[in-house]
Amino acid sequence: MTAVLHELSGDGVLLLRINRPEAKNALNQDVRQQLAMHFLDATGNSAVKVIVMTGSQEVFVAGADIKAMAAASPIELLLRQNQTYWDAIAHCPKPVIAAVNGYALGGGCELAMHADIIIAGENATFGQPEVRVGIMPGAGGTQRLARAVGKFKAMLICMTGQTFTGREAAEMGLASKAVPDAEVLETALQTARTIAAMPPIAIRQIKEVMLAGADAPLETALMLERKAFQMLFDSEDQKEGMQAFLEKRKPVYRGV
Ligand code: DAK
Repeated sequence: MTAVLHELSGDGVLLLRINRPEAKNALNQDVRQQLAMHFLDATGNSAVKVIVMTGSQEVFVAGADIKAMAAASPIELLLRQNQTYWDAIAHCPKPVIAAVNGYALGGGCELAMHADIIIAGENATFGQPEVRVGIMPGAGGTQRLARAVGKFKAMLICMTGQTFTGREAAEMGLASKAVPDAEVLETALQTARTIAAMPPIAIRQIKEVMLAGADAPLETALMLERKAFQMLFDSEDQKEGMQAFLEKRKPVYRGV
């Protein structure tokens, strides 16, 4: 069975659907490899403008595959090179939206946090329960979660393993917004279509500056923003966007 289903629509939205229902979409090497491959392909495919990743109505991803790591040694874990698979997602220059229904636990919550926008079902179940099986988050959970919700909430979540709903995730700043469960995918796809219709170079610069700037001193980050802003005035899409506004018509962006 294909672990990650993919579908590219004519408007430039690539939908990736994690599909390992027998193990609640747990991340084994197969899922990780296929996800990474799709992200690398999408990076080099100009037809892809935005990526939406999702699971099923019941589960986004219930974490790393516990069966596949229960008996692993540290050296086995090192040799699996999982970092390279995560990097393919983290370094994707195109916008990534996670559409989360059901469980997003451990590596599943970490996977969602690799996205730029998270649309959560109100009743989704988020959490970092690794501590309950004797480990800790290992794919950015302690860092990305703390940056998203602050130290005190992140400590509580990682140290207790307690779960929280999609609605709570949105309230604490982990999800971009929570919507009724049945509307998650359509909301994510609609958001993706909106972004796909924007000028691609501007979108790419927003992502790059926001991510790079988040870990830089404010003055450096503001300079990054200024340089990217100025650079956009060399794009045809900037001329088109402003000209269209002045002429009271819809802009036609070409990504140049
Ligand atoms: N791994 C493997 N199998 C899993 C799984 C998981 N994380 N989650 C569920 N399954 C399997 C179950 O074992 C069961 O398999 P069978 O018994 O049918 O063979 C099947 O999926 C159905 O699960 P349940 O019977 O448990 O279904 P329920 O609806 O009752 O419960 C649940 C659903 C999601 C609440 C429950 O399955 C659950 O608590 N799952 C484990 C959640 C969890 O603890 N997740 C965190 C895992 S640790 C790393 C980076 C990251 C990580 C590690 C390393 N490196 C870079 C090295 C991340 C670690 C984690 O995520």
